[in-house]
Order: sequence, then C-alpha cells, then structure tokens
Amino acid sequence: MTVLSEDLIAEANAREIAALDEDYDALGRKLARGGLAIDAIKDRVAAFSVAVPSWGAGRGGTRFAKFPIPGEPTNIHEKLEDCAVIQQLSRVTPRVSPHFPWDKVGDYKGLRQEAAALGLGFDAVNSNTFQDQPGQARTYATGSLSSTVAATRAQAVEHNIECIEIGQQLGSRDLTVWVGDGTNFPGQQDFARSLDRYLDAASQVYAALPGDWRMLLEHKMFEPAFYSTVISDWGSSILAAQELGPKAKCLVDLGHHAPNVNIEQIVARLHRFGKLGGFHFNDSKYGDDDLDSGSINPHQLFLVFNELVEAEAHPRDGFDPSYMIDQSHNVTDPIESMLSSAEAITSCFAKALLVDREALHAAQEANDTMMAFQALRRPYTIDVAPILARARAEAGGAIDVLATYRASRWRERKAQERKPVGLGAGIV
Ligand code: PSV
Ligand code: MN
Repeated sequence: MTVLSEDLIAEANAREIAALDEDYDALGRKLARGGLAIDAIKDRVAAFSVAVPSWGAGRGGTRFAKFPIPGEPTNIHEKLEDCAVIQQLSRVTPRVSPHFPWDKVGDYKGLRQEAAALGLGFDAVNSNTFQDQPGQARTYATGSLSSTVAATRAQAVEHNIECIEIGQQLGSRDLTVWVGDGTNFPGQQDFARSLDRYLDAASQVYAALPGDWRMLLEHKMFEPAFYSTVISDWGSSILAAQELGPKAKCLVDLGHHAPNVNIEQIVARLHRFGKLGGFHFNDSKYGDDDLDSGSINPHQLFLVFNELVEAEAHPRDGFDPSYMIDQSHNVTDPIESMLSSAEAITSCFAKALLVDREALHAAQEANDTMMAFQALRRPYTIDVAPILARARAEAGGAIDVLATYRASRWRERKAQERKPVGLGAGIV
C-alpha cells in the first residue's frame, strides 16, 4: 500500500530525469578524476537510512505555543501515515522512533502490522519521565530516575521497562532514555547523591533489557533544568554507560551541548571507547534543540559524518549507531522539514564518503595542516545532490521531494479528513 500515487511520483520524475542524468554524469566524471566511482558512492547512499521521530510529525516542539496547521496528525496512526509519505518520497527514512506514553495504543502487534503495511518499521523506543501523565501516582516535578523519593524512582523504572516490553512487540531493539532531572538552584540537590540514585535506578532498567537490546543514554546540558542536569554532558553519559555495562551506549543529540562545543570530537571520543550508540539530528543556534538538521551549521553536520565514516572504517565493539532525526517546531509543514532534514543528513554522509582518507591521514602524519584541511574542505564543497536524487529515483522515490510533495496536495487532502489539533504549549 502506498500513501501517495506512484504515478504522481513517476510523472514528476519524468520531468526531471534528463537534467538529473546530465548532472549525475558530469559529477561522475569529476569524481572519476579523483579516483572515485560515483555508482559505488550512490550504492552506499542508497543503503543509508535515518529514523524519523513520531513527535516530529506534529508542530508541537516549542516552549511557548502551538500553531497547528490544518491536516496535522492527531494520533500515532495519522503520524505513521505522514511518516510513510516522507519515506515514499525520500526512501531514506524507513523507520519511526515512537515515544511513550504519547504513542500509546491498545494493540502494539496491530500497530506494527499497520506500520509494515505502510512500508515502515520501528526504531528506538523513547521513554518519557519528564512529564506527568493523567492518573499517574507520583509526580516527576522533582526528578524521575534520580528522584529523592524511592516510589517515584520505582515508577520511572517501571515505565522504562514497559517501554522495553512495547518495543519488543514493535520490533525495536533500543531504548533511548533522556531524563529531565536536574536543578534550578545551587544547593538544590547533591550532585553525587543524585547521580548515585540515577545509576541505581538506571541499572534496574538495564537489567530488564533483552539480550540483543541496547540502552541509549541521551545527555542534555540544560532545559528544563537550568542550573544542573543529572546527565549533563558526554562525560557523565559515558561514565554512566560504562558503569551500567556493555549494552549501555551514549546517544548524541546535536542540540544538547554548550554553544561552540566540538561535537565531532565528542563523536570520536565516544567511538574510541566503544560507547557511541546513536544520534538525534537537529540543529541549533542558541539554546534550542529542535531546528531543522543542517539549517544552521551544515559544516558541523559534515564534520560529524566525517568522524562517523572514519569510525566505520575502524570499528570498535560493533560500531552500529542508530541515526534519528529529533526536531519539531511550529514554522513549517513537518513533512517538508523532515524531507529537507533527511536530505541534509544524507548529503553530509555522501560528502564524508568522498573524503580521500589516505590523503587526509598522510597529511595528518606529515603535519601538513593545509593539505589535511583541504582533504576535508574539497568534498564539503561538492554538490552531491545528483547522487542522492539518483539513489531515490532508483528506489521509487522522488527526484525533487518537496515539489512532488506539494504536487500531491497531501496536507490539503488530510485537512478535509483529520480533526483539528488542539491548542496548547509545552516542550516536546
Ligand atoms: C529532549 O530535549 C529530547 O531531545 C529527547 O530526545 C526527548 O525524548 C525529545 O527531545 C522529545 O522531547
Ligand atoms: Mn533528543
């Protein structure tokens, strides 16, 4: 079952294919001069994928207000449909990362079948102990896994274990744990004791992981807590992951660092110790973590992928990071933002594949700074769009994803069918 008409995509592609062939061939000749086979790069790009967040299908990610658009999804079923549109056009987002209890349903086997019928699978399951839910016995107002209240910690542990059980039914194999725990006042909590409580509770979640599962620890420097957070940075994250055990890895959300932090170096460090578990791709300018991937600092995204391609060539402890988009704001149609981000992410991966690693390493060893820099700069300036477009077209996706999406009038059609989203606000 396809959500968009295959004919619509084929007709749109027919209008673009001659220009694409010309651009692809020209780029192929350019790359061949540097000893690279464009088809081999295209095959690597075709095998690349990044998951989309169920919550990113809505326009909820803002601290202050929601500005819903007509036709926005209101539940996980409608969100899956929108994710299927993204996948059908981009062919690079075959999995959805669900968040509980936001995506709670009565029948998870049924949900898995529903997704499969739309051409989708499920990625990492995200737990939520940063919000209180209706009917919940204990509040997370003063913390969850690190709470001073034993019963609150137990409730947070239980929720995470429930997420694992749901994830097993959905075919996931990762549990991503981000807690909002932290403080707003010096002295509010003891740094050491709160981490001890977190580690003790997290180890109970860890103990419930099935054999082939991983627990991805996501750090965040601030927000909603603004003085300190329990898992604040990659240092706290890797120490916690090392203490928990081999199935615990670190997840890097690009928006969760202090300004100007060298994230690509963090990637290399985590990999060095076999603890790089996954990514949440987004972008940020000041203190946000929800802007579209590559919209502010595409060069940083490229440098991150340069480290990832390097890591792949030198794997440690089963290098297999889970890639996911984590963005949500209230300015664009989320499908368009996700299509644009998926393209930005994939193009950084493709550019990283173009790096002449032999030349880079030789320049590094010889302390030839300028040539080492140029080994990264040259591929960064190459427009890899024809490679991505060819990979998409060959897989049945759209050459021009945004134009084809608009031509489908998907959102306008859904506006006739879906009930309006309620107003409200809050960080999601
Ligand atoms: C927290 O800011 C975060 O990045 C975590 O990944 C959450 O699960 C997600 O955003 C949605 O709130
Ligand atoms: Mn995140």
